[in-house]
Amino acid sequence: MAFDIKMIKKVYQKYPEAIAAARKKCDKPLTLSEKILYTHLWDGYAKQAYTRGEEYVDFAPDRVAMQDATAQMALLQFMQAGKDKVAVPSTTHADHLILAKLGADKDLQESLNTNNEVFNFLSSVCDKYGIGFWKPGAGIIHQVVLENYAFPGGMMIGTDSHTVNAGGLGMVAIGVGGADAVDVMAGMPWELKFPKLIGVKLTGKLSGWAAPKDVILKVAGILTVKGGTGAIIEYFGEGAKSLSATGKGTICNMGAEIGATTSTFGYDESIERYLRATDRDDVADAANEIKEHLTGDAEVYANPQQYFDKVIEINLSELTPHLNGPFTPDLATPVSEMKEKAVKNDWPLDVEWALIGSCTNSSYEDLTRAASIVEDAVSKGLKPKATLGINPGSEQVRFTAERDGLMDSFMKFESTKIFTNACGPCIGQWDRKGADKQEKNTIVHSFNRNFAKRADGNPNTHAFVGSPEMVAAIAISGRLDFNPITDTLTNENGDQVKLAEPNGVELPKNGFAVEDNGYQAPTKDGSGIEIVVSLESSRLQLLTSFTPWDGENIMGAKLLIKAEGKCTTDHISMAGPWLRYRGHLDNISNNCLIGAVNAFSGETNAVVSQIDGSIDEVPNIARTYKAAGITSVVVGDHNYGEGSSREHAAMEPRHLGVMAVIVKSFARIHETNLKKQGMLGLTFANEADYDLIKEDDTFNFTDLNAFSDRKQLTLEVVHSDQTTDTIMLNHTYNETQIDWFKAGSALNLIRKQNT
Ligand code: MIC
Ligand code: SF4
Repeated sequence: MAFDIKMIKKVYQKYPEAIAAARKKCDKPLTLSEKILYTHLWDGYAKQAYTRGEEYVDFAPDRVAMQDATAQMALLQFMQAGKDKVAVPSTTHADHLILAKLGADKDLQESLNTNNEVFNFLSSVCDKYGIGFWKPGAGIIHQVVLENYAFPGGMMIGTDSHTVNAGGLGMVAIGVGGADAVDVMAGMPWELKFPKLIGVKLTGKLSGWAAPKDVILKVAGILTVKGGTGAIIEYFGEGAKSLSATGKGTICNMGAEIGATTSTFGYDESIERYLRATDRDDVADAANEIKEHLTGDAEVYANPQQYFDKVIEINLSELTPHLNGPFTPDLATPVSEMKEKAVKNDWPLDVEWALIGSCTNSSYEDLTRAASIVEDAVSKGLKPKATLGINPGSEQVRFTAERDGLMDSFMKFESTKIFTNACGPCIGQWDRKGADKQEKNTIVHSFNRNFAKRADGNPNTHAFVGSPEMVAAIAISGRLDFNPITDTLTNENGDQVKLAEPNGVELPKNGFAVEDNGYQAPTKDGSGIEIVVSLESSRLQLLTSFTPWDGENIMGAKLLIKAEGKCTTDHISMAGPWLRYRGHLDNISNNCLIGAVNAFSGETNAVVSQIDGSIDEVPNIARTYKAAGITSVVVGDHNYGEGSSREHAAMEPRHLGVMAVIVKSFARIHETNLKKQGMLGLTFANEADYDLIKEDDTFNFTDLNAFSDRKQLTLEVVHSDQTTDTIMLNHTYNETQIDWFKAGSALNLIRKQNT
């Protein structure tokens, strides 16, 4: 039985009427995305049709999910909101803080020892405020959500960019910063610019080595890391129906890598099968009753060009395996072209590690397909050249996989490491031997992100993203340019053998099983629970409010850093070892922008102080400006803040005295996070003005006192030779968001409204 069937039934009950109202206002057939959005309006049934990509709309999501690395900040903020309980069903998942080193049992125990304080904090805050807590080892947030909470036609938000994974079950599930989660948990509306719609028509059927992962690797190649910005990607067509629910999840998951607000699929038989297999007949039965509302209208899918802002068509029958990378998830290379491309680019061909896991690809089906490759290799006398590492997605997946012999299959390779059911190497929680030597090397993995330093902290590790079965094949060949479709391998007897095509099982024949799923339900009345955060703690720090704006124009600001090229949230607030400070704003601020490339020197974490000309680390310089009462600004390139939902990337600069971030373009979640934390997130009206910014400039925001909706801001840039450039800045703040800025943060405003 589902956790919250009552809530789900209530949502479904509204559906027919809510959709009828939306139809009337929109006066056209509806996509699935529109159906879900219009049934989740904060103000009830549709009173107007919204302009896509233009209007801000208030929504009422059905649930909230958080993971340990972001929940700390989200819950520290929620504790300030003055509420007794969360207003919608919410869960927290302990999955990011577990270091992969020796293997599951030892690593989990070690993580419990080192993160005890944080896990206890999360567990008791959850208990107090009525939030479900999934303990360390229970699994990766998005896999656990897919197995337990996601439901067709629902809307959820989560403090993790891969919340979008739940689109695999036909949800609109969106990644947000903690401050957004606080809004929803505090019973307030959640605001989003009504998204644009990209339709992806899938025809044909996958076969051979092509996997769901290759669909999204291909889409990423087409749309690039910013091509999905501000849009929901809706998949449809016969090909979509042929994919398993977890395969759909993989595709939606990596929509985060192309900046999409979310991705989704219409309710179909494979989703129904998955719901039933995961003990949710009740949800499947309820969904069947309103089936026609849980997918796009037939007219839409028949004439997609008329109803989507953009349409892409992919024939699954023609799709071949891809590897994307290095350093960016949109650099797509068909495996058949890798030989040539790798040599041309001087990518190391020998592969040392092949990692299967992450929220993207850690389902039962994924493990079966990879295990089939291993079994085939063993039967043909092949030994692996690279080490295979595996993080199962959840305890339910792991337990079932073990029962069904999949773990035994993997262990037939002596070097295989089975890590905890957690994020592990995907988020730099990987104690990789020798990584500190910073040697140039290649790894392949089934994760979603491959930014520099992400997995092992080594900037020279070239990470490539592929399907679990491709990763398994490369583990055996030890070569990046191995094409299992055409290439042979030499076995122990010196014979040339070819790997058989992967052979997977969509769902376990004997059903899923688990002994202890790791769930902790909150107590009914948590009012007596006291949350204590020690003043001495290096891991947790209660928050103090950011200072409200004084109403004056910001004058005399200095440049903290002008970042050049890719500046993802991993560059702004690195993960890996820094995850340990996710609940302590002052301590984690010591990683602020340390990965960003200084446009003037090409170096990282070295900027010139405009106070005394010294060169120091970015956080240190920021602290000296702050101490001297100087406001600082950050300048950046395109798609600034791409990647994670972590609001630390906004809170840290805010804490260190940065008031404005001026860039060529933003990634959606980061832009909102800046707004929520009371900062100015601005874009150059004329992109070329980026080039005007010099290291020793002084910045005057001369009309900030007239800050208003749809009106550009003026920036006076005074150069050291006293010449001045006056440039125009665009912004997307509406009046409410301007109030966040004025109040010092969105949270300050909530608090004010609650008292
Ligand atoms: C990630 O994959 O980068 C993370 C770690 O899951 C983040 C969240 C975080 O920074 O804690 C995400 O994707 O939002
Ligand atoms: Fe965890 Fe990696 Fe998924 Fe982020 S992308 S939630 S770190 S598994």
